[in-house]
Parts: sequence; structure tokens; C-alpha cells
Amino acid sequence: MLSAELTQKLADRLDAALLNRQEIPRLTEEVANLSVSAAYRVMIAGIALRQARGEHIVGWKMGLTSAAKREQMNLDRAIWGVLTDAMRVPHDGELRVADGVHPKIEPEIALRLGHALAGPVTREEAWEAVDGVCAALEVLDSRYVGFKYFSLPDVIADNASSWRYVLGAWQPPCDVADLPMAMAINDTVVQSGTSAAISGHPVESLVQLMDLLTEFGITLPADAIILTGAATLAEPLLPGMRVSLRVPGLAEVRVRAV
Ligand code: OOG
Ligand code: MG
Repeated sequence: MLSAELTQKLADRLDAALLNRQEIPRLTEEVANLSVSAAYRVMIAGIALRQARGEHIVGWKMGLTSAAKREQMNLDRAIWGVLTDAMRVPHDGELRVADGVHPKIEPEIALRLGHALAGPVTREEAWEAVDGVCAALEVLDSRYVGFKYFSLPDVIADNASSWRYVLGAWQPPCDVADLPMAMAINDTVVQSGTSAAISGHPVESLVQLMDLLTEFGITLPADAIILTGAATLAEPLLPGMRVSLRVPGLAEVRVRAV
């Protein structure tokens, strides 16, 4: 168990890095035995700091739900993080790269809950709770030096590298099991994959999220947004890039990096 003092100290350090756009050394360089559970507590303490500044929790993200991402980061399991209202960039809006450290962008499917959900749930129960789906772009940014080679506890404490997200227009639930997903930068497709790469089916990410949240006694409220995880690898995001995600059957989602 990490002491309450150390949990808060690590959360404060990551929060300062976020606010000051500074890279910091990995937490496990100092706390070598930081466990996954303790790292989630650091993340939760960090989110509380943002709530104290007026941010509201509006959703949750799943990460490392695709085999390609797990291999890229050399990490072996899915993780969750929190989405606040302040992290959202409107569809077709501008995103200031200089507000971050070294952001990357990736194609996702988002789900919205029609009613509250407490885990664990079956896949049928999870899908029954979904009242909207859309194409989404997640913009990752890591507070760690070089955005690489961190451990699971490091990335979890850093809110699973989440930084910004963009949602396409919501539409009623449709079959999202195996949809082609093409992410383009300045009109050239740079990453393409299928929604089946997301936990086998995006709703499976919601099932996994509900399993993982039971340890922390967290239940999801109605209207919660769930980013189900990237279908492909992420691309570095630089000023001047226009990024779009096309998924047949869903509305296109776009963002402009400045
Ligand atoms: C961890 C977050 C991964 C996803 O969709 O797989 C993630 C990272 O790559 O830094 O958000
Ligand atoms: Mg992601």
C-alpha cells in the first residue's frame, strides 16, 4: 500500500507536469514497487485536483485494448482513464499542440450510456445500456520524458496518457463489430484498421471497463461517454495537421491542429 501522503505527492507531481507542460521522469524510477492498484489511486487523486479546479467527469477511456497498441507500448493489459469536460475539443475544432508536450492522435469508437451501469456486466447488458455510438479521435499526451517505455503503473497514474478527445455526431446504436476505420492526415490515410481490433468488439471494452472499475467502487452514470480504445497505432500530432476519421455508417470526425 502506498501511503496517502505519497499517493498525493505523486498525483501533485503529475498534475504540475500537466499544467506546466513539462516532461517528468517516470514515477517508478522513484517508487520502483508502485503497483497497478496504487497507480489507479494516484490517478484518482489527480482527477480530484482537476475537479477542484472546476472540471467535471463526463466519461471514461479504455486503453491498450488492441493487440497492436499493447505491442507498441510493450505492455500486456487493458487500462482505464477518466475523461473530463475540459479535455473535449469540438468536432472540426482547433487543438493547440503547444498546450501539450508531445501529443499523438488515434482512431477510436465512442459509446454513450442511456442509463447508469454498475459492474460486472455481460456483453448483452453492456450493449443494452448503450444509447449512442460515434467515431472519435483520442489525443494522447504523456507527462513522461519521450513518451516511451513506461510501465503499466506509470501510464495508469498519468490517466492512461489521455489528454484530449473529439467526438463525431452521436447516432443510435448500430452494428460496430467490424467497421473499417481510416484516419487521414491532410487527406492522406495514415492509419487504417477495423473496429474488431478494439477488444474484438468495442462493447467488450465496456465490459472490461466495468470489471476493472469494481475494485474502486466506481459506477458509470447515465450519459457517460466511453472511449473504447484505439483500433490502430497513434500518429504524432503536429501544428498544421488536419486529421479526420472515416468509419462507414458513422459521421466523420475531424480536428485541426494549430
Ligand atoms: C496508453 C494509452 C493507450 C489506447 O487507445 O490504446 C490508448 C498509451 O499509448 O500511451 O489510449
Ligand atoms: Mg486511446
